[in-house]
Amino acid sequence: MLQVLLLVDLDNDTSVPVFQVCEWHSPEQLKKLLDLELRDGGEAESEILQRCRDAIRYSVKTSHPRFFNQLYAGMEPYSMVASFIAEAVKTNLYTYEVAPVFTLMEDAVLRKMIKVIGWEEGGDGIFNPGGSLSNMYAVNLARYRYCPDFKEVGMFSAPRLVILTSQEVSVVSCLRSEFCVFFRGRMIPSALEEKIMLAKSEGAVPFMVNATAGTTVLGAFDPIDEIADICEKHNLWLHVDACWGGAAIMSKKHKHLLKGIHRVDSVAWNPHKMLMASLQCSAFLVRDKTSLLQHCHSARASYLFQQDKFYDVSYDTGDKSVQCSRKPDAFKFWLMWKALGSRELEQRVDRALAMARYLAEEIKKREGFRLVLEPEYANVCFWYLPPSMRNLPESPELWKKLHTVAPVVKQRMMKKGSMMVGYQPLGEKANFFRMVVISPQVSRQDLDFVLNEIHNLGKDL
Ligand code: ABU
Repeated sequence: MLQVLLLVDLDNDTSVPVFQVCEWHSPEQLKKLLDLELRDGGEAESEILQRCRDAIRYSVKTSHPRFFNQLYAGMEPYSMVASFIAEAVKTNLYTYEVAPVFTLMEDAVLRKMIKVIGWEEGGDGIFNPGGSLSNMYAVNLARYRYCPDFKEVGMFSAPRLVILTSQEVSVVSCLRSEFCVFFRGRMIPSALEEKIMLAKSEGAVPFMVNATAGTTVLGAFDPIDEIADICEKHNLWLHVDACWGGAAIMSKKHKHLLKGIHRVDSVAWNPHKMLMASLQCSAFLVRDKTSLLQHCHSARASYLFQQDKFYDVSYDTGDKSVQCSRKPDAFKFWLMWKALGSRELEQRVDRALAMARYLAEEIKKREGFRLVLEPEYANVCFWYLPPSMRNLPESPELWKKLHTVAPVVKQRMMKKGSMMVGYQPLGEKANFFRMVVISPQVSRQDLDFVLNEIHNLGKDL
């Protein structure tokens, strides 16, 4: 729906080609184009309308079928309608008295997600602004379980606490590289156990393992079942960052990627990624049934959470959160799930992964393209070698040259506005492209276009 709106808007403005993903300007140029200064007097409505047109015009069209830059893309119309409604009714999800509808909807969505994860006994959860926050909640709860008087006595009474994770985590980085254990982007369970023993031998206290289901760059899945065995043995909290890969659980064909997730203590899952809910829509889910979330974060603000209210105050969910103000993001997922049903969500996941597989096979067929590794999920990572580099022997010099290719191709695609594809280095690996296939609006032709366009933009390098 928004896509149509955007295209119509641009269509009326003949200076902008209809199908550009972005209209690139440097920050200095854009500041001038937008006239950002706020003045004493207000502007006329016609000028304000132009401001709105400009805001759309110069924004990146992330719902364009050739936007592949991030772990979100495309437009889910029902979710967008929910966003509009949530903004229009303008409420705050801390108490039932100001957000009765959204409080119940959040509860319903969380229950359904918990059921899908397979926590038979139920659990708890909260929507919050982004996966990093969800991961922080997990750390808080794991630490609180280990040390329930943490809020009173503070950190100084605690031993040296250790969290173990793989090096390919999203934005949470390893504090000490020797506690990072991974292979092909996946955690190696035997190495994990060695590191737990290492930490203990140094007098530190491992209390939590963070596994990842769908790493940001490679889309790798840690072996949750095997990691759960180790966590049970050592009594460690197991959190899974499934912000990106959690959607695979909706698919009978692909849920094996998350095998064992019903055994973990907590999960971060962002429906705004693969499932295309409007930004932001990010859930933290916990298997605990003892109100750990509430006990850990409660500040008992007496002006919000009066215990002598006339209704059941267990519906005042805001005291579980580190935030005060909180948007009713669950509604954006609830409405689309209601409209589409679980079956359609499943089909979307299956389709996205089938398209990613198509792209990987195309890459293998084409001269000058090389996969970084076989994709496990919807991330397709590859290098493009321009003709001038194709016959060079594999050497550090070649990799050094190759490292410069993706940034130039990226600059050219953005200045042309033809598409957006991300690139990054990874450890010692030279810059490579990362295609992320999500939206059902993406066709095989769009994927062919990407490969042709990369060649066209980079063949002279
Ligand atoms: N939360 C990490 C998302 C980064 C990306 O969209 O690539």
